[in-house]
Amino acid sequence: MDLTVTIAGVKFPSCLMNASGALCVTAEELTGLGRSRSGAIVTKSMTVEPREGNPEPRYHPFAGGSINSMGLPNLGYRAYAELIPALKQFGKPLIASVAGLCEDDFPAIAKVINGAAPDLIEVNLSCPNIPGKPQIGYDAEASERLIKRVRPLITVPMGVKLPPYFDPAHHELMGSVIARCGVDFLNLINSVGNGLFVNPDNETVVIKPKGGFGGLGGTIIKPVALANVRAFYKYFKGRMPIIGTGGVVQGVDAFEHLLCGASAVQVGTALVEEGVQVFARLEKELAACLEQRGYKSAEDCRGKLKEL
Ligand code: RRO
Repeated sequence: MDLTVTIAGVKFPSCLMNASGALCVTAEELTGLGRSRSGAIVTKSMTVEPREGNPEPRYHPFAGGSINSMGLPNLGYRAYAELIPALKQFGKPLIASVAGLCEDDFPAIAKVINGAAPDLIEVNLSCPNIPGKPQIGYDAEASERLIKRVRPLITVPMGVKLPPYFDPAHHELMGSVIARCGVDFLNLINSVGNGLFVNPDNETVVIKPKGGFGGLGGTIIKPVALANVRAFYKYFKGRMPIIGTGGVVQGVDAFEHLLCGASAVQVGTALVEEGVQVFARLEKELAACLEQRGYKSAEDCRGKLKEL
């Protein structure tokens, strides 16, 4: 089965890859992704300075998903810029994920990281876990201002990673922002921010930062992810490449993302829980899923969801 895909002119050997944040912080983890069957190497979202992140425990898996409040632990953009040339040797696209603690950080990082020539850059507008810093993607004006500042500094395909939206008016509003800003691809969705998981046995929260509030991932967020993929796919009439992220645990989950309009999918919680072997399993399962239904390739079924 042909699982290769092309996004914004960049060819990926497989449509299945890691989500930013999952096993992609250190040089060892990134090298592990390079050696794995992941269709790309996506870096952890990087900030100007290296960060330890929030206090532990800050990640907790549960039946049906996970909650995290990592707080952007990363090596800082200078370290990732130095790692990029070696990581490109693995013969798969390198996606640099750019974050920031304030608006000025984004252009500062974008300029230097673009110079290190990653294959694509993903601008993270949706980290839910920095105390006192709201998700930029929930502020349309701030999003537009920020994207317009980084766009001219980036010469490789540039995408934005958005938080989930829960109302068609918000899909329309952000769709119009993105259409005005020269965005080359979308990554939908980041974790569902500020959920709260409770352990009733000891009557406590399960992660330390922010009183237990954190971003939800995994199976429980799949319908929200699919809805966002579908809504933006339709808004852009199938002409905006979309990476679908959220709830990909089995091959059939990836298939559902493709049907909704994703060109590729990213794996977060399942990768953390299973390790990089997850990609071989998902490949097999997705290939079987496509074959059973008579599709010749992953690209074949993109957007083909039927409505009643
Ligand atoms: O590091 C995090 O806490 C984090 C980030 Br930057 C993000 O974009 N999404 C998430 O669930 N966690």
